[in-house]
Amino acid sequence: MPPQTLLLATRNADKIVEITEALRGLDLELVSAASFAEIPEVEEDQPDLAGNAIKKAVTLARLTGMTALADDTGLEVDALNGAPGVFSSRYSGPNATYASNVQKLLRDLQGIEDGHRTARFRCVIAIARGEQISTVEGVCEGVILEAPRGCDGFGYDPVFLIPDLRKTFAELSVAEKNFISHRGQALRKARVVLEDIFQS
Ligand code: ITT
Repeated sequence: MPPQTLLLATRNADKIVEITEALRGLDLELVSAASFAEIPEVEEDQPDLAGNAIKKAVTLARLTGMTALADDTGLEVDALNGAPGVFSSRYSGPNATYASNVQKLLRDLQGIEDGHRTARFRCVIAIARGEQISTVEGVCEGVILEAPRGCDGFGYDPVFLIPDLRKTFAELSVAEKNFISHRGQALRKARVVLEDIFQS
C-alpha cells in the first residue's frame, strides 16, 4: 500500500527541515504548503500559539481534505514580560526578517544583565484530520546572549543559549537541536498522535 500523506501546514523551509527530520521513520509521505501555490496564507490573528496552530491546521485540512500538521512557535523573554511571544515572526515590523528580529531583541535587552536574560521557546503543534483536532506542546528554556553565535538553525537561534551545553541552537545540528528543542519535544508527542491516527 502506498504511504498515506501528511500535509505540513507551513511554508517556512527551516521548520520543514526540522519537522521532516523528527518524523523520519513514520510510514507517511510528507508534503508542505510550499508545494501548493493555490493554498492561501493563513492569517495568524489568534491571541495565542494554540489558537494560531489550530487555525493553520484546520484551514489547510479543510481546503485539501488531507490530515494537516501546523506549528506555531514563540520566544518568551522574561525581561520583556513574555514578548515577543505570539508576535515572534513580526517582532520588528511587518517586513521583519530573522536578522531584523534578532537585532530588535538585542536592542530591547540592552543593559539587561546576565542573570536576567532568561527566555524560553514554546511550540504548539496542532494536527487536524476532518473535524478531529489534537494539540501537543514543547518548551525549551535558555538565555538570550548579547551577540549572535553560530551559523546553523534559524530565527532567534544564534542568540538562544542552552546553558547546560554552553551552545546556542545555531551551534547545533538539526538532530542535536531536535533532541532538546521545543519543536523536537512537541514532535515526539505528535508522532504518537500520528501513529494512532494513521493506524486506525
Ligand atoms: P508558519 O506560520 O508558516 O509555520 P512562521 O515563520 O510564521 O511560519 P511562527 O509564527 O511559528 O512561524 O514563528 C514565529 C517566528 O519565531 C519565526 O519566524 C522565527 O523567527 C521564530 N522561530 C520559530 N521557531 C524557531 C526556532 O526553532 N528557533 C528560532 N526561532 C524560531
